[in-house]
Amino acid sequence: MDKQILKDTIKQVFSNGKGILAMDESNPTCNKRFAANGIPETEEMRRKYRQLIVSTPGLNESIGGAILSDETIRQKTDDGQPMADLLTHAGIIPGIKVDMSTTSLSGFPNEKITEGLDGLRERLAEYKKVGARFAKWRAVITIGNDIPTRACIKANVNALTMYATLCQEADIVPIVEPEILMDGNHSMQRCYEVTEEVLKTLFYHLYEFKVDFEGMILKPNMVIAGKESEERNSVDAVAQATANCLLASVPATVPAIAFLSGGQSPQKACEHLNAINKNFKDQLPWIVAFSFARAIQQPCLDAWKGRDSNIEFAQKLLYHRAKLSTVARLGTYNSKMEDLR
Ligand code: 5MM
Repeated sequence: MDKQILKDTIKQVFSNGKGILAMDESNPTCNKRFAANGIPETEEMRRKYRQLIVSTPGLNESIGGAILSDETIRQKTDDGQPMADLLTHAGIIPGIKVDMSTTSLSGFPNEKITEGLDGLRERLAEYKKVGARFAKWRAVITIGNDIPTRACIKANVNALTMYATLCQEADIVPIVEPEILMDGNHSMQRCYEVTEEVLKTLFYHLYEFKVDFEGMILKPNMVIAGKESEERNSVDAVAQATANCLLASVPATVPAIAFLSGGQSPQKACEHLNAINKNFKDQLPWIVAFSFARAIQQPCLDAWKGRDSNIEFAQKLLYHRAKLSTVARLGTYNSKMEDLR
């Protein structure tokens, strides 16, 4: 492991207020989002959509790293350029999703375990050759009656840890993503408790397995009530709960936290990120940025609808959401900026 390489990659990804664009939807997830927009669920349409994203003019003003899927990193643009090269030439570091999605955790109803450790060392070497300098693994934790169980938390944290050690061995920065889902009617307090338990367990395991905290990025959820909860929390309350939870659980030597958006509206995700940075800027030891998928992409995808004639406007929307995410990272966002001029 070359610690300097890992540090340099992280520094470059988050330079000048930039953050990460997650565009690594697995084919089933991407197809689901295409179906909702009447877009044909084909490999060629996924290629066209990812080409639209990586060729968006000015994307590099706000995005320092983009997470690709296995399919996308092997695809080329119309003029034969690998997608990863196009990003690299624009100063956006390509990353790769290396988990192989979730499956049910045997013996634990309604809980999931993420797969993908088999052959990971070899896959990382291959991805490195085509330009990937960071990788991502997402664990999924569900809140419900009597879940998550300790067994589920431990199993997922173990997998995240083994993934992180293999990435660092290959000089690839691991983005460690333990996502506590917003699905359900749980309170913000319950989300706080589960997030704290998962993060504390995670960092204990990472420490045991000698993961270099300075050479990793944490991708957590914000602390927020479940989607079906009647509880309504102010933006400042979400920011407070999230900042408190992270301060209680994440070592100060971790250089950067990049939130997932988790199904929040793009505006809400920006408001929350902004409030965390604005209200707590003197207390947070880390860069607090974004690694949004839906909160950056959704308006763009909805506008594109699979038609060439919509590409220009869709790219404008993508550029705008990426820009607003950066402004929120700097704590200088306000809702008037939502108007697309
Ligand atoms: C882009 O979606 C990523 C891959 O998920 P699937 O394997 O389920 O398709 C996902 O890990 C994403 O990076 C995170 O969930 C963050 O996305 P959001 O939309 O929550 O910001």
